[in-house]
Amino acid sequence: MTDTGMLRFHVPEPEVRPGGAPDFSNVPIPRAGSVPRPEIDVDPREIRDLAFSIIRVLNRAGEAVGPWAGLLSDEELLEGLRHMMTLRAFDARMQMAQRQGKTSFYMQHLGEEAVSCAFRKALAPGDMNFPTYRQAGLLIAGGYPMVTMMNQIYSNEADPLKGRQLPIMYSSKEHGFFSISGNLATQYIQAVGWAMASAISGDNRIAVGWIGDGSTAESDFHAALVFASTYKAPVVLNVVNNQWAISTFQGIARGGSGTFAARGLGFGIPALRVDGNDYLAVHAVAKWAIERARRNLGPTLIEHVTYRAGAHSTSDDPSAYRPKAESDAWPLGDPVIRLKNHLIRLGVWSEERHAQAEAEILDTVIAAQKQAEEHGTLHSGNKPSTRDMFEGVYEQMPPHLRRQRQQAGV
Ligand SMILES: Cc1ncc(C[n+]2csc(CCOP(=O)(O)OP(=O)(O)O)c2C)c(N)n1
Ligand SMILES: [Mg+2]
Repeated sequence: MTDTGMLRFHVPEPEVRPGGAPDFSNVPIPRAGSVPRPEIDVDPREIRDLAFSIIRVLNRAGEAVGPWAGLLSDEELLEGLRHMMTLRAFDARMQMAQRQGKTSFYMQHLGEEAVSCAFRKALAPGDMNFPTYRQAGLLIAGGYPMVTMMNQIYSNEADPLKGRQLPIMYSSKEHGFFSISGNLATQYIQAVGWAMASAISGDNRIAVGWIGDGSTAESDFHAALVFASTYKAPVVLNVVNNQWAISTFQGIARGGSGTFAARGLGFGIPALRVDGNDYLAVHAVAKWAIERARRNLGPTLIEHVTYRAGAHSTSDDPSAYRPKAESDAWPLGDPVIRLKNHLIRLGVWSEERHAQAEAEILDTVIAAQKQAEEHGTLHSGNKPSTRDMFEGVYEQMPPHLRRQRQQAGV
């Protein structure tokens, strides 16, 4: 029968609100190793189902199984574990530093460490990321100095960005980390443009775009897919689906498409979903997509299925909008523990060595923090000069800025 009642529209609701029992029964989790690995030059039409599955390598027993396994040596896996543990320790210290008033703001990666750490190891020198604020693993795994990151967080006299960016909005051309934009999604279309420019100039460096689930609702996301697909730009487009966009659950931005990866299908872009808490799976899928881009086979959309275990930022309290125990109920587990268990299973790691590494890493992070604090924190030490605020954007300063600088007396 036709509904002839009053018109209405639909507002999606999360399965559960604070006080309720966490429920992820609507998230189907395929067995590790069960999703095939297509040839690099596969016709996107043949792999449409990969936009609705989840590529996984590590099983519950900590074994690496299936066609996406076997790319990394024990040494590389141990290094990967160290990177994720370093990022976690770095986050914990900087979170505390914010509570101590040493910086105004911080954003953690808790639960999402595998995504950026593993992806970074699949890139080549010179490739350029267009990240958001939750991919510091790209820097940590790329060997960028923690002290420099902390100087930026503290906006101190050694901050390479001279206090002009919000804390954690790093920038490093040398490390393939484009300046982070606080205006979400603008970086996605920039990544496609950079990739096209790289091709125009006959280069072999590819670009990588990063975006959160919530930010895919921005029109820049869709414009980026139009340009990437039409021009088959050498770019990898990542969507980090950590289930939340501050207090908004992922169902709002996803709408009726079933998955975020499925957004790529209408554009003819190959789209894969990967277990974002599985270091080996993220790395294997990243390699696949990066090779496609490098071989002029065009863009790939990757949805990293993960969970933001911490607060959105130091200005957020998740207990206001989701059950406290939701992160414990997340079916894909913790990326650090899963890789640790795999390495123990391989016989190259142990609980004792893990505890020892944790202590060593904490010492290294604290040493870096001491060094950074010698250059000052938010409320101590020397600051970058006010004059710096006017520099670094225009080659020739426009008259209105010159006037403002004079008014500021610097
Ligand atoms: C254009 C724009 N709109 C809104 C905001 C405010 N804002 C900052 S983070 C955020 C949530 C983004 O969620 P998501 O994209 O899922 O990334 P996540 O924080 O989960 O990593 C919002 C709405 C912004 N910075 N820019
Ligand atoms: Mg999100």
